Formats: sequence, structure tokens, C-alpha cells
Amino acid sequence: MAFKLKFLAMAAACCGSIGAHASVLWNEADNGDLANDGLSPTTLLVSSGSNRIVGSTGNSGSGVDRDYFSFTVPTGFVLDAIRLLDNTSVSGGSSFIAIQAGPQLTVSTTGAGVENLLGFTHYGNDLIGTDLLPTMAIKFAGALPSGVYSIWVQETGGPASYGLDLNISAVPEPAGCAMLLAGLGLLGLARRSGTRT
Ligand SMILES: [Ca+2]
Repeated sequence: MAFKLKFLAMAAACCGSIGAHASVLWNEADNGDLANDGLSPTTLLVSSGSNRIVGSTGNSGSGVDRDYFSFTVPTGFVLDAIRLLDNTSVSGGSSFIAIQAGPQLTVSTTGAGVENLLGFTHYGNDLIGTDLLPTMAIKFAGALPSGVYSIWVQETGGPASYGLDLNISAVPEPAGCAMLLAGLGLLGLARRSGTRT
């Protein structure tokens, strides 16, 4: 029995199904304003599955509140989606989101150094529920591999709430998984036939 549990754990870990979760990683209403300086972004700890960030940007009368955060996609995982959540409410036509590799967002607020971005896009309320990552992709295609990334969210008009769901998925290891799953199949057959395992 212990062997079977260990085997199941190995298979699940290999195939990336353990540790998946859906959670609010950071909510500015509860956790405070995300960093306003791209050179010292708030560090967020993402894990496999859904990682939600809920905040607000824009100018409520005291200047533009920009939000910067960084996170590390663990080895063996990819960032494969950034979905725009339904709490998003863009005040103007569109808000702005950008991503840069590394622990800092070094592009100035006036756009100097924009070539250092991996990508960016503008989003409006019409994109709620969609994945922004494909439209952000300028210097990458598809999912982003393990590594450190920094994100910049900005609305230069009035206050604008936003919600982002960063989806982290395991990179499948086809050969190993196939062998483990084949092994699980054999265990299942053995159990059904009454064979002791
Ligand atoms: Ca904010």
C-alpha cells in the first residue's frame, strides 16, 4: 500500500498535477499597494496553477498609481496564460500591461528603454476573461519558461481596477510520465484481478 501511494505521488509530481491551486496571491485591498517603482517591484511567490493578483491603478487625483511586481517561474514550469479577471474596470479606453525578464522593470514611465520589454499590450473591459499573454508576446511566442519576470500595470487616466490570473503549468516530461502512467495502469489491472501488489 505504501509503495502504491509513493508511486502515485511520483506519477502526479512528474505529470504536474500536484500543488495546483487557485488562490488570490495578492489583493491590494488586503495586502497593500503593490510597488510603485519598477526598480524594486513587489516580489510575489507563484506556484503551480492559478495565481490571482487584484489591484487598482490610475490617477485618483494624487498622481498615477503604477503597479510593479516580480515573480519566479520555477524550474520545470512555464507561465502559459495571464487572464484578465472580471473585477477589471478600465476607466478610459484601455489600460497597459508589460513584462520584462529579470527582477526589475527598468523601462522609464516615459517609455525610455522600451526595447528591454519582452512584451506589452493594452487591455479594455472587452478583454475580460481572455488571456492577455498572446497579445503581449513581442519577443517571445507561446509560454514563458522558468525564470524571473517583472510586470508593470498602468492606467494613466482615472482609477481603474484590474485582476490578473497568472497560470503556471508544469512542463511535461513525456517519456517519464508515459512510463509512470503505464505502471499505474498495470497496478490498476493487478488490483482489479485481485493480485497482491
Ligand atoms: Ca496599486
